[in-house]
Amino acid sequence: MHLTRRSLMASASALAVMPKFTLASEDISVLEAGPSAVSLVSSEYPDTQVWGYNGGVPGPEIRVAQGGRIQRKLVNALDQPTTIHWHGIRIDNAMDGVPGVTQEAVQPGGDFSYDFTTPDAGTYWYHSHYNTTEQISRGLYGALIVEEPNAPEVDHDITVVVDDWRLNQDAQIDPDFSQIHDWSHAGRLGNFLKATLTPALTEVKQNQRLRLRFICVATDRVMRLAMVGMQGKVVALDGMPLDTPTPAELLTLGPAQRADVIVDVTAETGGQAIIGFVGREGNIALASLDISGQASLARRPDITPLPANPIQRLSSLEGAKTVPLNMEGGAMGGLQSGTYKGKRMTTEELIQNGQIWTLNGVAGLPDEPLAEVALGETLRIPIINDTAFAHAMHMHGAHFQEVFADGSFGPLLDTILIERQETREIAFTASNPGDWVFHCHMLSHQASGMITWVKVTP
Ligand SMILES: [Cu+2]
Repeated sequence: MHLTRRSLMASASALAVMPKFTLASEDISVLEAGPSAVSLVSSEYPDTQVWGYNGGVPGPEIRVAQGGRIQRKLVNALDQPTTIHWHGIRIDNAMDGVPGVTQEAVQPGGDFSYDFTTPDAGTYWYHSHYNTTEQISRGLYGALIVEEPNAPEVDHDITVVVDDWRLNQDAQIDPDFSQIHDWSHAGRLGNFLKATLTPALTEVKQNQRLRLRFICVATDRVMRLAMVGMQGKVVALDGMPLDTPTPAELLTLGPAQRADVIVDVTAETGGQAIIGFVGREGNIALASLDISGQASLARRPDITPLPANPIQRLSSLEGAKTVPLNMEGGAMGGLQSGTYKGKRMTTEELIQNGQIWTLNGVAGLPDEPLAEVALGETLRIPIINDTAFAHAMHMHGAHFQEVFADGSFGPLLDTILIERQETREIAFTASNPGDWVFHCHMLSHQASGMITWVKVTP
């Protein structure tokens, strides 16, 4: 079905007769998920009909001091169920926002009160975890920033939310979210990339120091980002500080991944500092900041690591439990069969059920967990990507580390991008009891099979 202007108008007038909810935008303790219209492309195009939190896309940026408490009542003004997942936060399982696993989905007109604390500083985000390909494609996400008590000194602290929209000629969202071709390939890729800066800065000065908090909220696209007219270092990934900051030249962010970058503006007065998307078909400027003068002539001090978070890291793998995860399916994958909802099926039968991908031979959320571990136990998961596409695997409720071939451990991450035909091993020590989903954050892949879960027993 193709959405026309006429059907858009019809659905807009239908909304007018839906029950009214409190206007959430004035009450910061409420996040109201509902339809809205925003100027997404430019003033030459009509406003885009979106689904947002409190009418905005991205939703309101939530900022809290490290260790602080977040209380938000989700009010559902959509015509379908929804939930909110607080991505990357080490949270009580009951607040994790996964329908059917940690809570019941919030029905239209219903609400759910989230209440949790934020043990780790860093750049996180919140988003719908119900019918996610559609709900996130339509705009149900926002930034969640947990501030360090001793944050490094910068002139501007800017959140950069990068999204990939699939729009038609009228700047309206393509409403077909279940194309088998998308699901079986790299997912729903868009045709309009947009970076939203908060605050919405348009100019900076040479020699100013910026902290850029990149969040890739795209449902499926891997973002390769370059910074031009700025020079600096990556200081955190997925919220967690790096022991040794690395040069920030080209950033690769899979869906849901974040990077904190501290840069000094090197472009000269009259020039521009640019955040660009690096693509096969060419490069696109996502944000351009005019250089309005010179801040100072003094050399900035070196960029030093951010203060560490109070999170347990791996010290050894002694006594660890190992559970491999084998990814199969998709186009050019050669999958013969798989289990879906407890039934053994051929590939054709799986496709008839909208299932394209399997994890250890199972499509969709299995009844049994991938692994069961006790608190304090270390779990190793070698992930074998036996498919022709990249996958961004996200673990709820924990950050993990990559285990390299030489036995060393990588930085703490909550999402790992695994290229086609690659095998990568992750491990973490269980410290948070509950049922935690572990899924591909290419949401088209999640919807068509790539989701499992890990049980941590107290
Ligand atoms: Cu995937």
